[in-house]
Amino acid sequence: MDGSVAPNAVAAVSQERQWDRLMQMAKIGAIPGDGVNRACLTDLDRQARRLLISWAEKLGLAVSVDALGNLFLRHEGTDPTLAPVLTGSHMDTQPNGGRFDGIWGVIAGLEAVQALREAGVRTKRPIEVVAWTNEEGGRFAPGCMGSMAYAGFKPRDTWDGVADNEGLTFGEELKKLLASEADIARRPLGVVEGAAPFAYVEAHIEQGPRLEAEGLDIGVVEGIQGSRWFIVEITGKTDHAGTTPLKLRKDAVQDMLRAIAALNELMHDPDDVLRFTVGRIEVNPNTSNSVADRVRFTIDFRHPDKAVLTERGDAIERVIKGALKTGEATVTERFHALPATFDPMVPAAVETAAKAQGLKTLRMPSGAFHDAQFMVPLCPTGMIFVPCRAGVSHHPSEYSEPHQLAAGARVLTAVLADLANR
Ligand code: HGY
Ligand code: MN
Ligand code: MN
Repeated sequence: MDGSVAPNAVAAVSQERQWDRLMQMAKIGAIPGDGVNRACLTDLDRQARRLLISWAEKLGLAVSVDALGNLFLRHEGTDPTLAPVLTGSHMDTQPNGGRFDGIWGVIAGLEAVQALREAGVRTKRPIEVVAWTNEEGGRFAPGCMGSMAYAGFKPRDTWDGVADNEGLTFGEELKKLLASEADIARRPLGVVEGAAPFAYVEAHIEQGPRLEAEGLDIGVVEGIQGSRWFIVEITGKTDHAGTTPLKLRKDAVQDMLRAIAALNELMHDPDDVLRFTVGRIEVNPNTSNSVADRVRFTIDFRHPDKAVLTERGDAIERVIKGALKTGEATVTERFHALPATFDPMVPAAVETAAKAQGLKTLRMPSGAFHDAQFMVPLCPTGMIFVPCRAGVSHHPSEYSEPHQLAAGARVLTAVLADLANR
């Protein structure tokens, strides 16, 4: 089927309506500089979900939620027995996040479904818009808990005991969320309890500079690099900063510096393909005049090649322990997403639709991870990228133009109509 499918629905996509919804959502958890801080399973998250539900109910979509809090908005097909086409993304943000990462994919899905309904375009298959629980992994590590549980990648209770900075656990907070949505229909948990979708397509800002730099409109995403997250704890001995001779110290901060220097060696890549980040450090007792007896730091390691991801990732613990001078270390892996290559079907549908709409496209990988990564084993999967200003994301200055987002929603509309009639 060529990409000029459902031209009336494509024409019914409203740039203003989509932008207005995005700006309404951005008010929930707004932080200075046009940013958003809306962590998963918080009151703010609940408010944002209620706003989305109100839009969906006004449209006549069937709203349901599963055991992980994944939220689904269903547009019925002419044959409700057929496996649905799934689209969506996440509503939670980074603590110093922007107005578009994740939430645009959910709102674009709603916009596409609304356009199909307004244009009277019927589809054989149902279309479901999903908002995945905890994609970012900021409040509760790791990310992608909702999509991992949906895909049966991990048991649903895997993260119940994970605590946030206040000591609240994911399990408790999830129960609170589900209790607050007792009026919303329950549904089986993904492929664990139900059937797999026919296909999955996620619209997302690029979170990188390529589309803007090359003057392109749509990224036809062909795959996602692999990611591994670790938490490292180094213990030493606390002492008085003024009286304790250096040779008697077991300074956990000094050992952390040795460990990170050794990791930088391990992760050296002259081609600058590998991504290695220490983004969070906690020091105890964290005072200027006491020697630290405990540090915890995070490792976010990514690479598109499974062999590199395995070999260097598996070496992390040995390298850390080999670098310590006085302390002990524990290294725990918290997230392991293999590199994912999309089945050609959905990227081809995205490219065809974008070209039929006169848009300039680029086939490209995703450096950021996404819930789409966990849909790959279940069904043909793909992503639609739109440019974001200077490639900035995970920051309040994250920005995409209304017309860029509308172009993305129009491509999504055509792709959904195409796939849902296959
Ligand atoms: O970290 C990531 O790649 C995603 O943006 N959460
Ligand atoms: Mn995202
Ligand atoms: Mn993100």
